[in-house]
Amino acid sequence: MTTPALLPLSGRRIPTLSPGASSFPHHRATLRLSEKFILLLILSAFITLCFGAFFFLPDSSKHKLSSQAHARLSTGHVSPDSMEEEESLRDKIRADHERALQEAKQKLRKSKKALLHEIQTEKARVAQELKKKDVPRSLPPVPMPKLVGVNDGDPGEPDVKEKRDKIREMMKHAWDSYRQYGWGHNELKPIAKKGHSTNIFGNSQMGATIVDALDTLYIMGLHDEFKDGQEWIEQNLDFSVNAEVSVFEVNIRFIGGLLAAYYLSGQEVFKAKAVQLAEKLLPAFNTPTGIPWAMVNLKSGVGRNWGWASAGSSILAEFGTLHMEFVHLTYLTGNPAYYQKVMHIRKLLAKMDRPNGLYPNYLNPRTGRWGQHHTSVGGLGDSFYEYLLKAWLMSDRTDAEARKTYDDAIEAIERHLIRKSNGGLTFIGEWKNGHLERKMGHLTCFAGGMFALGADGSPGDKAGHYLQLGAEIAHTCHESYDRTVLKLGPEAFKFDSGLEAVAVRQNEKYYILRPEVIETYWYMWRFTHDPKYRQWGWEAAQAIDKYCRVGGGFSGVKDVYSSNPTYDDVQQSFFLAETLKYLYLLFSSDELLPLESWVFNTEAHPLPVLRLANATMPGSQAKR
Ligand code: DMJ
Repeated sequence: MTTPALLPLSGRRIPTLSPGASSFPHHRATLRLSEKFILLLILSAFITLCFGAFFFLPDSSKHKLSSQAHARLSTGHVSPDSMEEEESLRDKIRADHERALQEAKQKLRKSKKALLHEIQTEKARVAQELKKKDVPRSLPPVPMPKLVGVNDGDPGEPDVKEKRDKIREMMKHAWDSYRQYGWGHNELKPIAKKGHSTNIFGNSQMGATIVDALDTLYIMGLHDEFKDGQEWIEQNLDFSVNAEVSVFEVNIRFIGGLLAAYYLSGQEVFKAKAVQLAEKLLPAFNTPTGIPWAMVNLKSGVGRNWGWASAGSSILAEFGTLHMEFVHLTYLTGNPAYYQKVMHIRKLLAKMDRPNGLYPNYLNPRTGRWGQHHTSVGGLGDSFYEYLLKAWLMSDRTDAEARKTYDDAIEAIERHLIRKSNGGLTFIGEWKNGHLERKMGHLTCFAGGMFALGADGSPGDKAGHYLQLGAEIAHTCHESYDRTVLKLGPEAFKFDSGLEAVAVRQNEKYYILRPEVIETYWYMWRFTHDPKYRQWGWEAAQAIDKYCRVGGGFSGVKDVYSSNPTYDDVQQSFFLAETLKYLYLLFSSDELLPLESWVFNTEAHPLPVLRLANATMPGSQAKR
């Protein structure tokens, strides 16, 4: 076999050896071996070259040629212009190439140690970034607070049981209708029989009714329905949506609803979803003062305030109604951020001057100054006061600062806002720049329950006084129902010019399935066991069933003074979360969710008292 002449890369000729050219066989064999070795070397150099060429050739995808240039190159019709364009592209490719080569060379010049250090630092940085974005997937285990009173709550007496069964049937009708016509939408249009939503949920479709209704279903023993809701949440509830939502509403309905469902059922998914959502709300606190925006875009994290709010202000009842849920979030996750956010709000408010000791409804999150000096225990103010009291109750009565703030606020409210009408009805008016408007909202009626709930623990000898005040408010609100044709209460009612507990303006005559009056009946029932509260609750339940029930669920009505009312065609999610829950509890025994162990958030979602002696929250001084 002859060995072909080979042209080495250098151009120097390698002598060809023919068989028998050497008389020294051993030498010949040696030569053959080295020849093979050289051949192998050359071959491997060639392969390396091919590989190198493959990897170092410019990646054309990184260098965008215009589609025109591509077309011209492929057709071969190349004009001088396009030649110039191509040449400049080639120059760019060469330059890029050169730069990449230089960078690589520089890197290679560094010592192994320096390179390793660089890699480690970069790895740590990326890990840190991911950690910041990451929502805790498995949350730290915390002892579940001892849950008292999660039971059937059988009231015993058959006639009470019958009423309770009726409320359960109403819940089933509301839920089944939503299930059939509005599933996955935020709310339901029970007449049009389709989904519904309002601006508080942005343009999201997050099944607000499902989340809001879960704990009511659980308490009523509607377990198949609860499971159905849970499945929807597991599979569909996603908060990475480009929707601008109300921080307050999402907190009280979604976070509150999910946390209550978690505590009652023990299903981890609810806790995980609550935490995911809370993470999405946190950017709302990125304001110069730490007072959160009213709205936040769940995707971008951009926040802003309602256009109608005085001087770009945030609303007292909105930023002041986060405490309960946020404290529970910190408790469950060990993440102090939630607790710190709400404590920061509290501290900031404590430092501010209060006109006549009252908290105005508006506070500017940029300047930290009050907006208009309007104070209300109804819309825009209500649940701020409620959460001061409930913060204290939820802390097993250890959060003395919250209790003191509540007591001071209520004292100022009593002095400036609470009056008796000529007819002897106690009402809570609205304070507007030093003037008392003698008008009370349906929303304000929750305060009867709040006064009763706060009676025990009030300073001095005033427990009896506050229980009495609660009873008077309950009576006034009942009057506002009783003085209508439908026996359902209007949105707002006056105590002026001979008018008592009746709405005057047409746009205040509606009833939208709100819970506040029934809520107060329930608290009063728990504290007094006066049968009139069950009686009043039953009147309201019957009126709702008679006038608000339609084929596709329950609807609000536009005029409670008309025997022929028109519907607003909305089944509000709070009807299932609150109105029906309070009614059900009113006809249950006190053993079901006792108030010593549970605190209801402002959307009626029960959260357990955290018996953590001495404020032992992560983020506070002491440790959990
Ligand atoms: C509910 O969403 C809450 O109770 C809130 O605090 C104000 N009122 C509505 C229902 O009326």
